[in-house]
This record gives sequence, C-alpha cells and structure tokens, in this order.
Amino acid sequence: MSGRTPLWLGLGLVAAGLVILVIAAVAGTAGPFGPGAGNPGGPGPMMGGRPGGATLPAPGSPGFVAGTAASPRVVQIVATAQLRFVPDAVPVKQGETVTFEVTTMGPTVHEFMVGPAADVAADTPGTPEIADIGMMETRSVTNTFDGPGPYAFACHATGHYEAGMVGTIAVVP
Ligand SMILES: [Cu+2]
Repeated sequence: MSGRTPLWLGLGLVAAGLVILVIAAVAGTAGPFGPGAGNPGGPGPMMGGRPGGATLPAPGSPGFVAGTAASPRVVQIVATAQLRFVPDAVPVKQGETVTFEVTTMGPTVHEFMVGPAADVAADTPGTPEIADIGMMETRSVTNTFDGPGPYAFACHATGHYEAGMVGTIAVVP
C-alpha cells in the first residue's frame, strides 16, 4: 500500500498538469470570451485585434447589424488592473442601442459609466453606470445613442478616471 501511493500521487500530478496546460492553451487561443466570439470576416486577435474588442463588424463594415431597443448590440469590454478599458474606442451607429458587457480582469474593482462625454467626464448623477465590478465579474449596462455625440465611457473608481481610465464612442451616421 505504502509503496504504491507515490505512483498514484505522481500520476495524479501529471494529470492535473495536463489539464492546466489544456486550459492555458484554450484560453490563449480563444481569449476571455471563448470560442464563437471571433469575427468571421474581419481581423482576429492574431491580426492586430485587441482582446475583448473589434471582434464583431463595426458600423459601416459588411455584416454589421445595428442594435435596437428590442435586440441591443452587445459590445464586450475588459477593465484591466492597469486602469484601462480594452477596447478604449467603440464606434456606434447613430440611434442604435448597445449593451456593454464589462468584465474586470484582475483584483482591482472598477466602475463603468457611459453617456454624453461631458456627463461622463463630470461624473454627472443619473448617467448610466455600473458600480463595483469585481474580479472576473461581468456586468452590463444598455444605452441608446440617439444624440449627435460625442459619447464616452469611464471608470470613476477613486483615481481611475484621473489615471486615464476612459474610452471614446464615435457616432457613425
Ligand atoms: Cu477602474
């Protein structure tokens, strides 16, 4: 009994190591949002795309489908421990409704406010916002871009906006 235990222990460790390698390989190729989030017609993560962004056709590109109130377009954004949003520029079609799914990667808790750039810069009360997005948590907020812009998004956790945790939303006619 005691003589066989190290063998089983060793096999178990090898198996665990293989599982970790497979998980790492899948995560490395598919990104944080898993298979199916890629853009079949555009540049992928290996061709200049950024993780969490530019994975779907942008306004004006072939295949683009504008979001509606009944069926918002989903845009995934990663909030990083380096106090950045990825991507930090999101084009929207004039009048469309977009749901932002914001995921915090890392231990730093973030917020996500979206709306008119002046309101976002001033942290105006009433501007659509998600508060306290914890590590590996994904939360969403939906906004309709029916004005001329400019629009923006930002994190107003203490010191984050001042550190540059802000993104731009350009309205495409
Ligand atoms: Cu933040």
